[in-house]
Amino acid sequence: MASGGVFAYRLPLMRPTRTESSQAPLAKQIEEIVMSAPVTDIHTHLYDPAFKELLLWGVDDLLVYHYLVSESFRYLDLPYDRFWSLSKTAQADLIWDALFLQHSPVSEACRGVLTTLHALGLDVKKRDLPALRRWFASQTVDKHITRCMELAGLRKIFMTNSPFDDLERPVWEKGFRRDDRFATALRIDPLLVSWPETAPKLARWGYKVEAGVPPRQTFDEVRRFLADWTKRIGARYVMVSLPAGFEFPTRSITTQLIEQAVLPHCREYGLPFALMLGVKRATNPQLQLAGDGVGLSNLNVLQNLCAGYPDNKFLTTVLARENQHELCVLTRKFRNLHPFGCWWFTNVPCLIDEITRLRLELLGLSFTPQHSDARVLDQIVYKWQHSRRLIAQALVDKYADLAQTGWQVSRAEIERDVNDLFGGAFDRFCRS
Ligand code: FIX
Ligand code: ZN
Repeated sequence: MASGGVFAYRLPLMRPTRTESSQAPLAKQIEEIVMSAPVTDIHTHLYDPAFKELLLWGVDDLLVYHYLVSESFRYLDLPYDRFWSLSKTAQADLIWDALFLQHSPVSEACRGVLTTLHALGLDVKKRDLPALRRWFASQTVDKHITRCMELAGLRKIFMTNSPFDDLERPVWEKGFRRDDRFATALRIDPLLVSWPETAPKLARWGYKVEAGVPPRQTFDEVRRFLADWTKRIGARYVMVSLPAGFEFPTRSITTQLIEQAVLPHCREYGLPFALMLGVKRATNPQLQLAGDGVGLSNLNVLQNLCAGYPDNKFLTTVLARENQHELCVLTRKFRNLHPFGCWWFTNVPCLIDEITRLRLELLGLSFTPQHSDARVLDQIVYKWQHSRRLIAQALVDKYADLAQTGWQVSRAEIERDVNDLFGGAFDRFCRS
C-alpha cells in the first residue's frame, strides 16, 4: 500500500546528541514499514463472500453504519420509528445530509467515510452522493474485496461467526467453498448472556440440555455443541462480549457454563477465549444497534479467570477508557492474557494514541494494538490507515527514545517488531 507520504513525528523533549535531521531517516523508515506491513485483522463483522448479502459494502452501507446513525440523531428530529421504516437509501440520504452537508464531517466515523472514498480514488469534494452510488454499482464484490484488502494492507480477516444467527447458520450447515482470506471465530454471546432463551434452541438442534438447574449432562452437551461448531467452521478462537458489571465467579448459570463447558472446550481444542468487556447493551433501545453504550468493568473477573485457569488463554479488549491501565497491569501478571484492539468508542485517534503508548510502555511488543471491527468491507481501508499512522507515530517516539541511549535498531528489527504487533504476537499466543 502507499506509504502515506510525509508525516510529522514528535521530537523527544530532551535530545542532547541528535538533531531533527539526523532522526528523520529513522522516522521515515519506521513510517514506511508500519504503513506497508501486512496485517491480520483479528476481529471484524465481515463475511466470506460465500455469505452473499451478509457481506456489507458500498457507500450506502458506509453511511448507515451504526456509529453514524447515532451521530446523525444528534441533528435529526424525526421520530426513531420513522427513520427505521425508511429504505437503506433513504436513511443514507438523511445521514449524508445531516452529517456531511449540514455540518462538517469532523467526527472519526465521518472522516473514515471520506478517507475510504478518497483512497478508492473518488472525489469527495464534489459532495455528489448519486455519483458515488453509481461508482459502487459498477464494482464487483470479488474485485472490491481484493482492492479494499490491498488498500488496508490486510493478509487475513477474522469474521465473527455465530451459530445463533439465523441468516449465517444455514450457510454453514449447507457448506461452501471457503475463501482463505477469511478466518473464523466462534461467537457465543447468547449461550452465556441469555441461557433461558438459548437452552430450548440447543434442545431443538438435538443437544440434550435443560434450562432449569442443569444436570452434568447439560454441560457435556454444551461442550458437544461447541465442539461441533468449532470443527464445522474451523474456529481459531471462541468469543463473547460481556456487559459492564459482569462478575465471575458467581453462582450464576453463566459462571457454570464458562467453568464447565466453555473453558474445558477451549483447553481441549487449544483455543483462546476472547472477552470483550464493558458494553452496556440497549442504553437507548430506540437506536437499535446504535443504542449500545459503555460502562466500567470489574477486571477482578479477568484476574480470577487468568489465575484460576492457567491452562486457558484469554484474548481481551475493554471498552472503558478507565479500564485500559488496569488491563495493562493485569497483562504484566498473566502470560495467558493478551490484550487486543481499541474497541468501538475507544477507536478514535486521541484514545488509540493514548492506549497504544500505554501498552508499548507497559508491555513492550507483546500485544495486538488494533482490530478494525469493520461491519462494512470498505471500512477496513480507513480503520487501518488511521490506526497505522498513530501506531507509526508512537513507534517513532519509542525508537527515538532508545536512540538517545545509543541503542540503534536495524530495519530487520523494526520489521520484526511491527510484524509482532500486526498479527505475529497474536499467532504466537494462539499457538502457545
Ligand atoms: O460485540 C461486538 O463485537 C461489537 O464490536 C459490536 O457489537 C458493535 O456493535 C460494534 O460494531 C463495535 O464496533
Ligand atoms: Zn465487534
